[in-house]
Amino acid sequence: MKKILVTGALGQIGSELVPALRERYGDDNVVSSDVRMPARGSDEPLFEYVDCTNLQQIADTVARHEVDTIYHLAALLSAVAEERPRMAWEINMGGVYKVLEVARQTGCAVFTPSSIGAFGPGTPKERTPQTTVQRPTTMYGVTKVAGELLCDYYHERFGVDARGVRFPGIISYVAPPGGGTTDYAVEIYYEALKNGRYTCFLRPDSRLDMMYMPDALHAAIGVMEVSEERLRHRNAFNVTAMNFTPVELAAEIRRHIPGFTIDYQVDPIRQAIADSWPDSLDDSAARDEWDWNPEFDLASMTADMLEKLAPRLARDETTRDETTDTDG
Ligand code: AKB
Repeated sequence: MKKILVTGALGQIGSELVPALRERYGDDNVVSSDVRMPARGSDEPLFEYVDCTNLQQIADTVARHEVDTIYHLAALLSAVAEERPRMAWEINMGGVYKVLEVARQTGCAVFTPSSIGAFGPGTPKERTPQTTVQRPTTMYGVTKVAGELLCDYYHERFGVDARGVRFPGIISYVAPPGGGTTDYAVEIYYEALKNGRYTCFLRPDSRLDMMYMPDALHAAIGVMEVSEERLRHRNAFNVTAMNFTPVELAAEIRRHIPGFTIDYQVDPIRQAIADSWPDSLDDSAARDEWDWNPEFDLASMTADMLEKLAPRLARDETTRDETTDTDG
């Protein structure tokens, strides 16, 4: 039976990966951790404060709960990392290094998400191969490539079972992403439902790979469950489910909300990051080696996203009104 520690558990992926892991392996077998505390009133059953740059804290938590697998999600995303490159280096690099060190000492397996950000302007843009040029021009990308290499090194040198995928932009309705370049593809759904319009910070023709959260969860769990003998790459697998531009996404939303409008106010920093990333990944290695097969495309994701998000926003609105009434 697995005993899992998730770092960065209160972020966009962790907020949904923890419940998915608990459903699969049991509530008592998944410890969530973060440097923030869970919201007051949350029914979080097993939480630890863990700063992933503190090796002793990770090691103590692993020992206390007899952890054998670490999902290491704590990291700064691309746009924030460009604003705070030193902090990004410390958290993204320091975190992965310390988690791998604890894994070496304790025999844990490790999942680390890399990203399309691990590629750069010199990478082939279309059907970007699994193994290709990786010369990113962002601090986020530098930490992602270095993290991929460090995972490979810890496996080759010390036998740590370090696996991972290169995630594209991830779209979900539970927790918002914090400070990424692909965040527009989440914000747009919220704004479409709330206001019927959205001002996009990327150019209309910016094509990027994307994935709906249920597929991202399958990827994170699937790559860790496949038997070792099938893996030729093990780590940093390209995975994608779709690619689209803001214009195409807006057109799909308009099929559900006919009056929806989009305009553009380009943020030069995030645009430069997006321009340096691939348009579409070739994920055939993941498909061959561990049967990666995403379920959602742009049409089915948009239908599901709008259906699930609408009642959540309505609930938030009601709660806000009630709070205002009480305070008033
Ligand atoms: C970001 O935009 O920084 C992330 C990513 C693609 O890694 N969503």
